[in-house]
Amino acid sequence: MSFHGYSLDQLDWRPDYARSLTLEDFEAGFPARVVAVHRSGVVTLSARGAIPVVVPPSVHAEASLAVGDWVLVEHDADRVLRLVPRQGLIERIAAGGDHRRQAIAANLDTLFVVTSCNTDFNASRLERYLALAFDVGVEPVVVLTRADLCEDVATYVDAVIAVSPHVAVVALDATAPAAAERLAPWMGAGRTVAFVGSSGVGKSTLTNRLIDGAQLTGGIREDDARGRHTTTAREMFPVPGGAWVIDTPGMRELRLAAAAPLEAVFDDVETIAAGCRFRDCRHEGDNGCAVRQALDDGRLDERRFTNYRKLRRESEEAGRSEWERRERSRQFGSQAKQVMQDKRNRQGR
Ligand SMILES: Nc1nc2c(ncn2[C@@H]2O[C@H](COP(=O)(O)OP(=O)(O)O)[C@@H](O)[C@H]2O)c(=O)[nH]1
Ligand SMILES: [Mg+2]
Repeated sequence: MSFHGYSLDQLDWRPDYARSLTLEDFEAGFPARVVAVHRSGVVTLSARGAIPVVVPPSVHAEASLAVGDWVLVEHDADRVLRLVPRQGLIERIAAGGDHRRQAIAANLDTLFVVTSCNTDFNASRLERYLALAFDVGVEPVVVLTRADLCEDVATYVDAVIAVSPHVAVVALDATAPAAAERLAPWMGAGRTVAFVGSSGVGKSTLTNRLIDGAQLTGGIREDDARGRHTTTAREMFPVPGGAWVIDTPGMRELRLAAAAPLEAVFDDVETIAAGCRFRDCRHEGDNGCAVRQALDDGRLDERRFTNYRKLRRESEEAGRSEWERRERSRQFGSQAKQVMQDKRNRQGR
């Protein structure tokens, strides 16, 4: 464990967070950042250094904590009082039909979407990740790894630009020492970044390059035999220049968890669709369909359009299931209140 304390600025604290905290909050506790979430517990970092904290069921019921979260920790008690409202959360929906969510990383400045210059590259998956980043208000940067093993890196760079012309792209060899320099523009002091992408694309290799052996919570860390960081638990690592990096495990089952605004990635599709004769055009052979026209004359890629529809369906479903979840908990709340009321009535109160 580290006894080295960090200031709020060093931990990427934003003035916005303070707005949700009252004077009483600051009397009861102090803000600390969740830097590790392990099976065995949660570790926060603050001016007091890295400390394992207790997360009471009341806090856990509200939200499962993610690396990068800010929490209010009770003075002299090492206990979480509450979660500070997040500004953007990367979560995944667990495989299976129950839409269970798992918080992956919170309060990021940059999301590095990692893919390799080989058959891992998949435009539809990229669109998904970019929509996710825009949805949580985080700047996405596409990192193309294995540039050292690829004859035609420019083709991959062009394919990224075709997916989203506004997104920064970096092609590199993740195993080379120079990789850290290539990512330096996003690694300013007190910034928080995370890597996402399939298994084996180089996320942990890049994390190791950036952190250069730095660590916070050595004892609990799950290292491989050679002491390198691997991604079993979730943890935030300090980068020598003052930034914070979060590695994530490969997330094949990553789905849009919220009703994502897709126009940030698919503005071309939505602009074309705005030209349809009918506002409720389903683009399925309806009269005056501008989308069908664009598909026919090759202005719009069939794959891209199919993926757009798929992501839109998914985000609608996610929005619906979120609404149902809230509705269930609201109904449960009023049922519980009714039961208590009945009980009081029976007791003549
Ligand atoms: N040559 C080369 N190998 C790479 C590159 N990126 C990753 N690798 C290798 O690919 C393997 C998987 O990388 P890893 O970082 O564990 O992938 P992760 O699953 O995304 O964390 C390792 O053996 C890396 O050395 C790259 O840019 N060039
Ligand atoms: Mg890894």
